[in-house]
Amino acid sequence: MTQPEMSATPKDIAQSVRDHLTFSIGKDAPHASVHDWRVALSLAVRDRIVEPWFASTRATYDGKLKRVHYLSMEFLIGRLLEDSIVNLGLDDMAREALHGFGVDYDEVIHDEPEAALGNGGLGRLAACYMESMATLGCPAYGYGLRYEHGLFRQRFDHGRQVETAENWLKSRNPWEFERPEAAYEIGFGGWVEGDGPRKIWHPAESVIAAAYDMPVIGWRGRWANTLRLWSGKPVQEFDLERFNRGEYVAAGAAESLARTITRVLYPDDSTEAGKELRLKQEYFFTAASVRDIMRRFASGDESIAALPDRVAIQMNDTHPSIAGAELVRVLIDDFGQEFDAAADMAVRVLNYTNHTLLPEALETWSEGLFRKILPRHMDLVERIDDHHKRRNPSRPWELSAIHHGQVHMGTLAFMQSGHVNGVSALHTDLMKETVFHDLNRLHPDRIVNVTNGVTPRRWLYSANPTLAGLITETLGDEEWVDHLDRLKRLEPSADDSAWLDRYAAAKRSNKVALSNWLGERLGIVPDPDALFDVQIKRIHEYKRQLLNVLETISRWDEIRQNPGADWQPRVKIFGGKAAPGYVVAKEIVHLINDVAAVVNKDPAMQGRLIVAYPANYNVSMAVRLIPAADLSEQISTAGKEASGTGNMKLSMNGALTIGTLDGANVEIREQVGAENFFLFGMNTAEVEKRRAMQDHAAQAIAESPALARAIELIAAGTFGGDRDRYGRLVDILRKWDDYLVCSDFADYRSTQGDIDAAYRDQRGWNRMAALNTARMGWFSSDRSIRDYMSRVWDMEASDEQAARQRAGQPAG
Ligand code: 26Q
Repeated sequence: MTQPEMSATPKDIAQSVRDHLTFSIGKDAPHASVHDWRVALSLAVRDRIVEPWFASTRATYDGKLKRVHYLSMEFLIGRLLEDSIVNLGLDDMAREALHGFGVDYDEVIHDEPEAALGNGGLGRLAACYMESMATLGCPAYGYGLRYEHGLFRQRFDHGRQVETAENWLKSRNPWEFERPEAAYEIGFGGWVEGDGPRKIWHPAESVIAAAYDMPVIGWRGRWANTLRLWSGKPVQEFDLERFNRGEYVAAGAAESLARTITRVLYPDDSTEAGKELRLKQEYFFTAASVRDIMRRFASGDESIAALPDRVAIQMNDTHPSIAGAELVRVLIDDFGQEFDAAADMAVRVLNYTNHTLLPEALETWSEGLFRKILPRHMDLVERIDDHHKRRNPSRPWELSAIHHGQVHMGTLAFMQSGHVNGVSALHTDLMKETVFHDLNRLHPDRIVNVTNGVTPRRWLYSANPTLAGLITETLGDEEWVDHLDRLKRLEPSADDSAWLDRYAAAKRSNKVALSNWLGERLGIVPDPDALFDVQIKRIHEYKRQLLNVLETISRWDEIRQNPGADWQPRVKIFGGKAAPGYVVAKEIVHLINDVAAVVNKDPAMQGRLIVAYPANYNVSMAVRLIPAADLSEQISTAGKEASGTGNMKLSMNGALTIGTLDGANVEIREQVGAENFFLFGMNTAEVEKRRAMQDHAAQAIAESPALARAIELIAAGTFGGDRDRYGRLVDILRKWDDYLVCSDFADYRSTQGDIDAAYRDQRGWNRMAALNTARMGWFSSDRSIRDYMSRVWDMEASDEQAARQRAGQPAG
C-alpha cells in the first residue's frame, strides 16, 4: 500500500500548501493569516490521507472483512492536524515547508480549535481506539454526534467556575466531508398502528440525520477508517403542507428540534437525569447509525444470515443501547425476520462496554418518557425483555429490564449483547459481584475484561518528543511506537547513570517548558527542580481532589509552623472541570482556587509550595502537563474508578504514581513493580467495611491532628475570608464523608512524606521513573484493540488478512 512518508519532500508539501492557500482559500501568501495557513496546511495533509482512505475501504469490501462499528455519544479527539501530520510522518517536512514561508509551525498547530466532543475518559478512550484501529488495519467505523458545541469552556471568576459555550465549528472544519447522500429521517413521538408483529409507527415529528465523515489515519499512514458524525437537519426548511392546514406551531416544531438536537454535548452530570433531549440525541444517532450499517450490509448482496460474520457493533456505555431495539426493528421491518430470529441475531452482533458501577450513574429512563418519545421501541423493549425471559427459564423474576416504571439501560444492553466488558481487571470483577451479579450467573461467559489503553502515538511520541527521541536513539529505531512492549528493552538502561542523566534531562526540559507556560498563563514560574505533582481529571467527589487539597493545606500549615526546616519544594498542579449542575464539585473547584491564592502569596513559602490550577483543562493542556509531571495523583476511593486512563499516560511519561488499589492502578502497579509505585489507602473490601462503621469520619479526624487542623482551617474562613463559604464541604467531611477522604488521609499524608524523601535521591527517583516508562508498554490501546478483536469481536482471521494487506501482500 501507499507509503506517504516516503513519497513526499518538503518541496512537495510547500507546493501543496501554497496551492491550497491560493485555490482553496483564495489568499495570497503576504496577506494570509495564521488561520489561513492552518487551513491550507490541513488541506495539504488531508490530500495525503484520501488515497489510503479509499484503499482501506476497498480492501474491506473486496476482502469481505468483518468491520467494527464503534457507537459512542462522545469522541474527544482534540486537535487533529498534528495527529495526522505525525501519523503520516510529515512533521519535519511540514515544519520546514512553513518555515520557508516565514510562518511559525507551532503557532499554526495551536490555532486549531479543539474538537472537545466528549466529557473525559470515555470520550477520549473512543478517540484512542479509533487511532489504534486505524493503526492495526482493523476495519472500523466510529459513529457519533456532530455537536455544534462540545464541552463547555471553563473560566474562573474570583475562583468560581464559570462556563461558556465553545464554538469549535465557527470557522471551516477542514477535516470533515459532508455526505448529502447519507441521510436518514429519524422520527420521535406519535403513535403505533396495528397489534400484529409488523407495526407501523407514525412519528409526530422527525429530523434528518445528515452524515459528516472524518478520516482517521493510522500510524505511518497505512490504513484509514471513517468517523461518521450525525448532524440534525430539518426535514423541510418549513413543513408547508402543515402550515397550509393551519398547524403553524407544529410546522415550526420539527424545524426547531432539528436545530436543537445536535446543538450541545451534555456534560456528564450524574445528578441530572431524565432529560428528554438527551434521550432524543441517543436515539437520533443510534438509529441513524444502525440504518447506515444495515444499508451498507445490504448493498453487499449477502444473505442476512451472514450479518454476524461481517458486522460487530460496540456500544460505548449504555448511551447507544437503544441500538438493540432499533436493530431488531430493522431486521423485522426491512429484512422480513420474525421477532425471535431478529432478537437472537441482535445478540450475535451487539456488545456493550460498561464504564461505571456508581449506582447514581447507571442510566435509567422512566417508562412514560420512553414511550412518549419512542412508542414503537418501548413495545420492542418489553418484547426483548420477555424474549430474554423465555430463552432463560431459570431467570429470577426480579431480573427484568423494566422495574417500577423505569427502563434500566444497563440490564437491557446486557441482555442484547454477545459480550459485555469492563475496562480494568478489578472493575470487571466488581461488575460480576455487584451490578451484574444475577445476569452473570445466567450468562457466565458473557462478561469479559478488556483493560483500557492509550495511543502511544499521541501520548508519548507526539506529546513528549524529547523522551521519544531518547527512546528511539536507545532502541535503534521507531518500531517501539507500534510495538510498545519493546519499551521493556529500556530496562537495562535504568542502571546506566549516563543514560539516566539523559532521561532526567528530557523530563527537566519538559518541566522548564511547563514552567514558562504557567508563567504566561498564571504569572507563576515554578522552579523546574521542584517536584511537579499533578492531578488532572474531571472534578468529582469519588476522585477525591479534596484529599489532595487537605494535604496541601496541611503542608502549607506545617511549612509556616516550621519555616526553617528543609522542605522538599513542590508544585501542586490541578486541572479539571466540574459538571455545571454538580454543586459540591464546583465548591471543590472554588476551594482549590482559594487555597492557591493564599498559598501562592504567602512569603513564608519561598517556592517550597506552589498551587497551580490553570483553567479549561482539555486534551491540548493534557499534552503539556503529562510530559512534565513527576508525580501522578490517582487517589479515588477504592472500587469507584472503573479504570482511569490518565494514570496510564502519566506513568508512561515517567511520572510515579501515588495511588489506591482502584481501576487500572492495580494493573499498572503489577506491571511497573510495587517498588516503583506509591500505594496507600484502603482496598475495596476495607472500604466496604469502613463505610458500615458509624462515625468513621469523626474517628479519623480524632486520630489525625493534621487532618483536624486542615479541616479547622477551612472552617475558620482561612481560604476566601468568610466562614460560611465552605460550610457544606466541611459538613460533608465531618459528618458523612461517603468517599472516605478522612479515613484515608493519614496514610495519604505519610505516603506523601515518603515521596518527598524519595525525590531527594534523584538517581533513585529517575531510575524508578525510567522503569515506569519501560514497563508500561502493555497499556498501549493497540493491545486493548487486539483484546477486543479476539475476546469480543471475533476478528482474529480478518486481523491476519488485514495485516497481510498492510504489508503489501495479496489477501489469502
Ligand atoms: C449521562 C447522562 C446524561 C448526561 C451525561 C451522561 C454521561 C456522559 C459521560 C455519563 C458518563 C459519561 C462519561 C463517563 C466516563 O468518562 N467514564 C470513565 O470512562 C473511562 C474510560 O473507560 C474510565 O477510565 C473511567 O474510570 C470512567 O470514569
